[in-house]
Amino acid sequence: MSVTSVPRALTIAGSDSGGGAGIQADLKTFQELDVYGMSAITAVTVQNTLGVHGVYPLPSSAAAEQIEAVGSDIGVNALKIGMLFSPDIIRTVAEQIRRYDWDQVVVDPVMIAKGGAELLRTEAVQALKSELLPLALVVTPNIPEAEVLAGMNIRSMQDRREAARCIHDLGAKIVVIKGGHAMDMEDEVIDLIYDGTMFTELTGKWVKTVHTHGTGCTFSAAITAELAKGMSPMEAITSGRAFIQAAIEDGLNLGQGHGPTNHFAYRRRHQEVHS
Ligand code: PXL
Repeated sequence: MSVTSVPRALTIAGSDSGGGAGIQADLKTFQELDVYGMSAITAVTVQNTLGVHGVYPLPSSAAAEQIEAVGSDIGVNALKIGMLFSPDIIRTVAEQIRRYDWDQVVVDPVMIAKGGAELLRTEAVQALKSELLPLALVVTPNIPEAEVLAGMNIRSMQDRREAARCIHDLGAKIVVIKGGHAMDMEDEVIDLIYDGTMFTELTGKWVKTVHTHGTGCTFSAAITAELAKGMSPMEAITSGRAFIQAAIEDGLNLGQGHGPTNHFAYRRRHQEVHS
């Protein structure tokens, strides 16, 4: 592969000093999947495995200028959106995506951290729905996020399908409702995918672990990397699912609280198979 054809992905998200979520998880995941990673940082969080100890949002102009810097020069094959925090940042990011006409956009609708820290202001939910979801090729809510976006409670698989339809109606082309927060889970996690026509269920083994910090970021980053390389959305989602499954199963056991997933795991397993 010539140097100029390397697939390139951009993450527009918050920084996690602990390295398990946010920009750090995204860039590690891009790298592991052979994709050149770039970032536009929207906020700096002070974090370790014990929780979020501070949130410092950047001015929306900082996000706009970072996106412009890479968009006008290096180019972007696919991008993902994580923590955006304020309505102002959401509007600015949406404006830049429209301006560059980027269509391989993965939106992870990050709202709150595991310990309850607010990563998206309540008043920003409306902007996320009206400005950003119409630009999304893939949106990856967990169940609590899907409840907020769809405006309904989710208890059953039937509820999940209804919520997926509502979120699709907001303009996202492919909706992936992740099953990791389901209440009725036994030993399987079911992710539900809806493309406006068909429902598909991806089933994975439930892993009993506290080290799940940054799972959503890592999953959506893996999907973005695969899209950047030219996979179809369904292929990218399936591959992203395998990446996060390996990352959760082979935990690193770091820190005293909710530790990160293992971003090396997927590549190392593949190397073992091929060596
Ligand atoms: O996983 C959601 C998330 C996204 N982005 C940042 C985070 C977190 C969770 O803590 O810190 C920066």
